[in-house]
Amino acid sequence: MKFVLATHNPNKIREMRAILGQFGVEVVSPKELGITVDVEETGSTFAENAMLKAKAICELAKLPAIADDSGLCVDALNGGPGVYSARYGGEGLDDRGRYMLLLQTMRGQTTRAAHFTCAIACAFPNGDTITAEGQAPGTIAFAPMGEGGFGYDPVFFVPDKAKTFAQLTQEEKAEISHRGKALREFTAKLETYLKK
Ligand code: ITT
Repeated sequence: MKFVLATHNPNKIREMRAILGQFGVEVVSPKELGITVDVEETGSTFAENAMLKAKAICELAKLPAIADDSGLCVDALNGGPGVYSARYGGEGLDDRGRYMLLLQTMRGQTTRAAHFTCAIACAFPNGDTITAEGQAPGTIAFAPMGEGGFGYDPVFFVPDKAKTFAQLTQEEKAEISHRGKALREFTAKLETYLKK
């Protein structure tokens, strides 16, 4: 069975392809199908937004669609930027602008605990759905470190590894990341679903 990845974020596509490929799940990107759709993320949770994206792309592509809605939740910011992670600081900022703004906002803050959350939603053309969620705990670094990954990775520090996500290889990140955890839960549920 072929799945379309309901995301336009090339970094998510790269990470999702690598993880899902290990489980033999065949995926295509919306670009490869010639589809572009801007789904308004009106949900108040990661899970709601992931389902909105999965259903919209499933309907357009007429294929089962897997969506990822994710973000960084910082304790000292009452869980923010959370579902607004991609829009933190406004439209004009790129990834670096957003994490530099976060570091500035966190200046002088001693409570630095944070976690990434990833909600996966899969929508099938027959109306069936599968959902999964993963979290990765860490802290907000005091300065950016590392060149790998994307988004907030250079400022997301994992104490157990003594490295930021951006200092890990893609494989090392996938082992402990919110996306890796959510996608592994998803593939287990998918296996059960396909046996029915
Ligand atoms: P799609 O909606 O098309 O999937 P998006 O980038 O807009 O792409 P989200 O709305 O889910 O996706 O926003 C997620 C944001 O959270 C993303 O842009 C990053 O800034 C951040 N993020 C999510 N996962 C991350 C990760 O593994 N490492 C670093 N930052 C991450």
